[in-house]
Amino acid sequence: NSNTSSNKNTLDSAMLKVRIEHHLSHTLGDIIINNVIDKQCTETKKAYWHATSLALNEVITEKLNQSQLRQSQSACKSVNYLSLEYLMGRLLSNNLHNLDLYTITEKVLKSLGFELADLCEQGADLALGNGGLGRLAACFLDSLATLDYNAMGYGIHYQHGLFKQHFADGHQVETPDMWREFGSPWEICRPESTQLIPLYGHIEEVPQADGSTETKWTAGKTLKGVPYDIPIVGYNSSTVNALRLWQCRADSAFDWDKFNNGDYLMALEQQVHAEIVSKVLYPNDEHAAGQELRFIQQYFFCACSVRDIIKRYQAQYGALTPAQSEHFSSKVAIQLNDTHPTIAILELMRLLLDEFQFQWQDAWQLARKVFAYTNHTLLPEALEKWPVKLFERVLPRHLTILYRINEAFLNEEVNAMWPNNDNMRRALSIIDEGGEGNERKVRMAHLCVIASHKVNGVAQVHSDLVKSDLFPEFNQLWPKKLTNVTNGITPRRWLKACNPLLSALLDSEINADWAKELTQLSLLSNKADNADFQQQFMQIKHQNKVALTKEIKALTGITVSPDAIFDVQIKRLHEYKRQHLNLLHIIALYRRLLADPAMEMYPQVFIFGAKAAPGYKLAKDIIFAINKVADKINNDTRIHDKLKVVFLPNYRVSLAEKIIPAADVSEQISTAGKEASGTGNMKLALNGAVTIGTLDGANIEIAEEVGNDNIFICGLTVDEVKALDQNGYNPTDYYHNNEEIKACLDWLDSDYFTPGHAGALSPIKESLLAGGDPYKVLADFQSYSDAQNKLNVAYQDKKRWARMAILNTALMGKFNSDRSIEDYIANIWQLTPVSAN
Ligand code: 26V
Repeated sequence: NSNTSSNKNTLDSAMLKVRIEHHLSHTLGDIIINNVIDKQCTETKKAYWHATSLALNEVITEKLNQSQLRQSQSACKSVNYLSLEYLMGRLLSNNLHNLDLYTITEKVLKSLGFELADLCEQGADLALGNGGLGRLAACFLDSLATLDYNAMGYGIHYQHGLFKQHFADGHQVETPDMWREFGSPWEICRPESTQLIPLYGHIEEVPQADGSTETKWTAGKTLKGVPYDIPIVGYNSSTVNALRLWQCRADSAFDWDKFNNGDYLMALEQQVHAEIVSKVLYPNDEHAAGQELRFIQQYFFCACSVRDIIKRYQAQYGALTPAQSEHFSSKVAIQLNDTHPTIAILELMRLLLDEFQFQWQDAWQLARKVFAYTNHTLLPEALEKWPVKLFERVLPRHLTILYRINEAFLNEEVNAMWPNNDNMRRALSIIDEGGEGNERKVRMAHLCVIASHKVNGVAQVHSDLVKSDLFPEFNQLWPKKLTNVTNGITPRRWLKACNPLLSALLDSEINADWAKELTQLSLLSNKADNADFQQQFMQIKHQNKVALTKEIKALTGITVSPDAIFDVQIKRLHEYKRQHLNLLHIIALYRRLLADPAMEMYPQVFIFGAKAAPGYKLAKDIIFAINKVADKINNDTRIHDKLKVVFLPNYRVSLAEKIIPAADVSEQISTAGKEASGTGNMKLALNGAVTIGTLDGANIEIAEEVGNDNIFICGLTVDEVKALDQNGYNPTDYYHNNEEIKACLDWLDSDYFTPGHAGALSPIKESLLAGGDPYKVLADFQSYSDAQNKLNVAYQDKKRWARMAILNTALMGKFNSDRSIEDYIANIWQLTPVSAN
């Protein structure tokens, strides 16, 4: 399973040791005086982590340079992935694994008195994203480099990533993420690629010699974008690509006049204002932010990235003229990760028209060949709409271009299909006319669909719903434009690196590089009933559970038994993901156990990890409720540890890497039709957890792969949810007709879980009754509870459970993100790989 010879790295342990020690003493300052250092102290470990990263970086940057040279010599097409979010996690262990240098680095550090795994823990997570969308972008970059494609990720160099979370008396408290407080060894600043970005100001119509007029934009302000490149190391490949993150600074740092006049603070004002643009990641997941600052963030990012794409094209192929139009689109693809980078379309059009003297038709044709758009959600509140007034003030020239795109689209394409049909024009227009006191808004998704040659959803059922429910008219107009690319995850981070014990077992069983060829794991199916293999597989699961048990103790003080079922729900906190359905069932179990202490039940630990958007009141109430119910249950000796509830604080990529290898059960219980795909579902199943879930997103495809005997499906289907909505869903019926539901919800009103504070948990009950239970928690409760009972019984049959767990690992090959990338290549990007051999 080792690297093929051409990808082998020429770094032996002697040289590695020299380099680490060099960085310790020369670039980091001499912290080792006469070898008297405390190897247990955090500062020392941090220094060694830093030195190891810098030593590795020499290998990486060399490969990065070679890759760039090779890619430009081959004149291959490249994809530019535009995303406001990248949830990278830690980089050291992954880079070592991908370069096949993990083992020798481990040896070298051992000789220096350190555990590599321990040092890896010193690195900060790069948490430049919220959840699924950002983590998907990170997995895709890994796959693109692994498959030797020429790809550039573009993003924002946020000073503060996603907030850190801790609990105070059960409530979520947010603190700023300081991932770069002392610098980051991975990033390379590229001042030579700085961009100046105009905004605000006014436009005027300037008469031309030929009698026509041209629109001239005089900007009111200029921002400066400085790029930082983070190398993306492919696994066992010759490619290292870059993730280019833009930092915003003031055009001129300083107002000398003000400074000389003694107004020192005001002299710095410009700088402070500009730096705000890349200061912080917006922490809303599935809820569009309406602030001007977010809009400017999006524009700043798009303008820097599009200019950089053109600049790199010109550096390689010379001037960009209308005659080069075809050529440009044969060399450049731009993928929009949701609508957040939509302004890139307008910025490319503006540059072509105003700076490169393109005619409208040439510019528009080029844009339509270059752009493609991925939709990641159907939730109405997450669909971005920006006020026309805001556009007009910040980007007046872009707005005129947007109007022209809309005019041409409505008058030509819509009118050809539906002549003189005002309803269709209204439905498809990029502008939502508002009316009745509502302001006019720009529908970003419409602009994306109109300007892209392909639009994809992220799992089959989601893509079907994009066609039938979100954009049915667009689908009629362009039947081939809407398509599906089912998400995937990188098996490097999500199995090889995070689960070394299972990886070693797979290495010994599978005679192929399964971390690349994940479908090879299906060979394990033959051993699913083999007693010896079952024993080895479940022994590893047990060891991983022991490790998580220690982590749980360290983080929360709670003692859990590694022999219990580890039932895991880890994802952003949102009503549609239904952590409160899980909670309601836990309360029901607790109640059953109190009523009948001898009740037959295999001990089960419910483990949660989730951050709530800081402004999402009910999500925070649900976190509080889970914590309070956990307190009560974990300290109630009457139930003899049959039930435990753990909420791990500060859920993030690096914590996921510890939880996932130890999970027995994967909770994927979103309301059918609401979770576009999910990717945690894939990670957990790959590591041998059995899913309890609804027929939603990629769960459906997971069920197809593992078969119905190896998954616990529950709840309403998409069609049943629709039918319920059409016939009028009444949650109070379930409350009155199901004695257990009623008792559990009423319990929340008492002060049982919050002594002295009756009503503290009532908001949850209210949302499910008076609030109308928009996500059908009560409708799905009984079905979920029944599935949980079956699962608990199934676990007690050790052989049956081992078989299920093994088959889940064996049959996840489809969800390799390499497969997703090959789908994008074949259907959307049309790239060819370039490798050294
Ligand atoms: C995010 C944000 C973040 C900042 C403020 C504004 C805003 C508005 C909307 C969104 C939507 C994020 C959508 C998203 O994360 N979707 C998830 O994408 C995953 C990858 O495709 C998928 O697996 C999840 O099911 C889907 O929820």
